[in-house]
Amino acid sequence: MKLCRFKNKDEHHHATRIGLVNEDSTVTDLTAAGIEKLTRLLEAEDPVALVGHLAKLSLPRVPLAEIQLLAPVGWQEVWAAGVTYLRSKAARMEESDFSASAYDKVYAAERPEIFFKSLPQKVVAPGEVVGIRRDAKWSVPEPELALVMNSRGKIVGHTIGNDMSSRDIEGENLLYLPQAKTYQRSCAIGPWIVLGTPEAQAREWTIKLNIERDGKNVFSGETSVGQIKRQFEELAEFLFRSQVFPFGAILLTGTGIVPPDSFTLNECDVVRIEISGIGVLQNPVMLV
Ligand code: DO4
Ligand code: MG
Repeated sequence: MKLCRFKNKDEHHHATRIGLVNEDSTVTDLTAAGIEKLTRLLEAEDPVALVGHLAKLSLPRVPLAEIQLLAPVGWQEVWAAGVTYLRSKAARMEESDFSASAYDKVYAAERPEIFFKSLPQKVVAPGEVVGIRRDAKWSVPEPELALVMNSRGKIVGHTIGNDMSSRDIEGENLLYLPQAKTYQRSCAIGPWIVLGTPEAQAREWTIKLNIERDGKNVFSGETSVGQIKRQFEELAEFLFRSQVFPFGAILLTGTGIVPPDSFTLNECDVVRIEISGIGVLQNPVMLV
């Protein structure tokens, strides 16, 4: 079951609707059944059963090609876990002598690295531009599985996140992490939320990253969600420790795909992230 936020292409920005994406590439308009916020569904005792019930009503359907997808984030803060894949640990230890031991330690430690990534209203939607900082020399996308949690800390769905990062700024000094990670247009999420997948099944999914420049592919990489070192519930439990999220939260689970050190994103590149059980999140790049 795929839930999206969308607007009809001919409507104004405020007319946000909630939809159920069907196998035949149509979208059932759940707003017509009084569902005006994703949290109405995500906060339900059994979101899958509630959406299953709504899907049986006779509601308007629109072709996916005729709507504009918005980021599937309402009022949830977006956080991110880091150094959850061996590949990420190795890349970061190489990028910085200064911080190598911190990455090494956090990979093995009981407490994971978790950092604030984005306010919900700043999240970039599918198809919109993501940013690379104009004061950075080494920028990369980070293709990540995102956990969608309700206010009780329960994982109710999954989506795709792009944790855009400035590796030179992060590598210079660990204390620069917020500047390397949280700047204008640094977080894209979408295209929708897949409800109710058990962790064992999600761990079978493949994550692919492709970067296109002037119509040519300049980087391809692939990993499996199963390579994540930590259990999803372990990450969710740490995020919700001594913390409240009245609208729930989104947690990116870290990257397992790192382009070679010679690679940096350019303006007008197109970043395409695919997770096999979810779909595709694609965004062009601009300088910010
Ligand atoms: O501390 C560095 C950030 C790690 C990260 O974002 C990742 O591993 O995905
Ligand atoms: Mg990351």
